[in-house]
Amino acid sequence: MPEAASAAASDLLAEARERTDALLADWAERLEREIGGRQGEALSYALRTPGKRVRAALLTASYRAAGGSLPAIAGVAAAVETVHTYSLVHDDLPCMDDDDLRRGRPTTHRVFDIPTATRVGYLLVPVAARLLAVAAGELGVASGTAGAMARELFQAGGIEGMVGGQWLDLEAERRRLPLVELIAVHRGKTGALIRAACTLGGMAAEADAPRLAALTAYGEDIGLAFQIADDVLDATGTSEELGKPVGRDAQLAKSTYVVLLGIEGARAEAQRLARSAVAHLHKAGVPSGALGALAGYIATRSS
Ligand code: GRG
Repeated sequence: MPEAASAAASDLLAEARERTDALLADWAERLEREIGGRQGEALSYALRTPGKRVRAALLTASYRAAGGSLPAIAGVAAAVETVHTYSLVHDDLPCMDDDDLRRGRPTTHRVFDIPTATRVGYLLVPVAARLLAVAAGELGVASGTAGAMARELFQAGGIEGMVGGQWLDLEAERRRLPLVELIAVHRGKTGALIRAACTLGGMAAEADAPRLAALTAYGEDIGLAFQIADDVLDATGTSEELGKPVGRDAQLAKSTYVVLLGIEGARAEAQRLARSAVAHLHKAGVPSGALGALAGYIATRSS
């Protein structure tokens, strides 16, 4: 990846981390007081865990590429990151991946307990809805747009997207899936929320239909590329680099791009998808500087 694009992607991610972390820390403090006790503490712990904030960076870059310029977009990005955090808290539970480490810290159920972490996951969903509603108000989008944004986020997070993909993934453990079925799993469990982040950025900027479709198509390709890179990192990265256990796919005998295409084949496919993602933007005349840099980062990332 060219040095200038790599620096641009690092800057975008650093900005997304700073804004998202600050906003979520405020909400964590408020919710800890509202809920109280150990449940409030656990919710605050999960909300404050420091992610890479890739979805927030994609959403903000999509918003700006569609002409948006208001700082309140950070609230929409935080709503998407909150749905993502809920999925990680539940994914780490013993009934799913049973992991002890996430984002370089002990998982929520290890610090607290399984019932508390389970409730944290459920509680985060309405927190995401509140974040989105407040941000839509601050951005001053039309009420129809605000409703459409909520539908986009929660459909992507539901049975047609993230939950459905995770469900298929759990059912596929210890089974070798053909590529077409693996693509459906990856597009659901990981791709749907990433695609929604890009679409939501466009919606918040009231992009016209061709530009919105281009951002969605970009998000669709980059969402799949993100999960392919995750498959590669699970096979090649270290727990220190990733802040989570590695080698879990092999332990659970999961079908992955690495199993089907090999490490180099998987890397090549992630890069092909990153190029395809950016081509959608070019065709619709959507500025591709920041989104192109993020696409390059996503396909070649090392953490
Ligand atoms: C009830 C079936 C059912 C599901 C509940 C648990 C769940 C919903 C969905 C799981 C979705 C999931 C964990 C997908 C994996 C996505 C992924 C690649 C996560 C890692 O994302 P990063 O690298 O993480 O962006 P950070 O920590 O940086 O935010």
